[in-house]
Amino acid sequence: MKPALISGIQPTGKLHIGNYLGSLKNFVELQNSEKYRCYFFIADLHSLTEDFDPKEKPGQILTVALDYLSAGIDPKKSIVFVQSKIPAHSELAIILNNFSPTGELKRMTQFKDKSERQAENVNMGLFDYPVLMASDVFLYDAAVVPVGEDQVQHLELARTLARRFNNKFGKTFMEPKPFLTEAKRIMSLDNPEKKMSKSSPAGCLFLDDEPETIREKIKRAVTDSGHEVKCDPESKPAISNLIRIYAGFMNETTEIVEKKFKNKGYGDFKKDLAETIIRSLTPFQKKKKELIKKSAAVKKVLAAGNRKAGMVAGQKIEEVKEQLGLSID
Ligand code: AQP
Repeated sequence: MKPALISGIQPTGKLHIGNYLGSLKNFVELQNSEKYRCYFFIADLHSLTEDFDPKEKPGQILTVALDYLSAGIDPKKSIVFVQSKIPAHSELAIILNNFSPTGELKRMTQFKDKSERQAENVNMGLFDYPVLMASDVFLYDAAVVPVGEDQVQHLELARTLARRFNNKFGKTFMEPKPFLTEAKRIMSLDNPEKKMSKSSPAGCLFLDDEPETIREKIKRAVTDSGHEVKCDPESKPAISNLIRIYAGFMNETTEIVEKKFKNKGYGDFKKDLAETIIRSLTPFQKKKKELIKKSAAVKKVLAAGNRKAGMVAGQKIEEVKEQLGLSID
């Protein structure tokens, strides 16, 4: 049997090119490689860790589904589902909490960053995020998890947790490995020291942005002093970020991009970058406009995916309970 692969995206707002280059584009390539049994889910339980409006949530969930399908996730090849529809995710997280030292969770960078960002709402869900994420992965015996760099620390914690659990109760969980793209960390367009993040929309370039908006945002994106199109994250973090974006969309290395713009300045490079992004996103945007009109069909895809994922996860949670002595006839 092919190894399983799983990943998810939170329905917290419009997806940006960081989500795309760091994960979604990779999801499609991995799916099409036909090397894996692929599961892609909408991480709606994870999305409750920050303030939200329940009225907006259904639209946000549907938007991630549309984004998946528009980017090329094919329900004939991959199982697409909604996390909250599979009770085993929450059940396993509650179980795994007992084997997750709070000291390890306190060290998580995302917890520390988000605790600062939402100081008035530092909740248990935020603290426990990595345990729920480990559950998401363990339920499907996933060997590979395509994610951006920000999630690598959580996967390391999941591997430790799997080892600890297996040593104590017998082999139950796989130790998942992250799968990173070259564009594993796209930075904000207005601050190259900060990750591009849905919750800081000012520095985002969204997948739905119109060509004129893309041109404008790239034109306004901060650059470094000098004029050379050179990838040097230490001394030229802003232009390095733009080079990585260009390389990501063109499937080229940053060295090739540097060569291409060797005798050109930032202005020429930015113009070409904007047109490259527009061209690359056109098929996605076109497909999304078509799919928006077919939301009933998209919901059917999710319902079918929920059924399939539910069966796999349901079996696994029973196996876990048995290992723990929680099953009596
Ligand atoms: N800037 C980024 N560069 C590369 N990859 C990124 N990812 C997120 N931002 C970047 C990857 O996208 C996937 C989905 O992310 P998510 O929605 O689950 O949550 P996130 O990592 O918290 O993304 P955001 O945009 O920063 O959302 P908010 O602001 O809601 O927290 C993940 O694989 C992630 O690594």
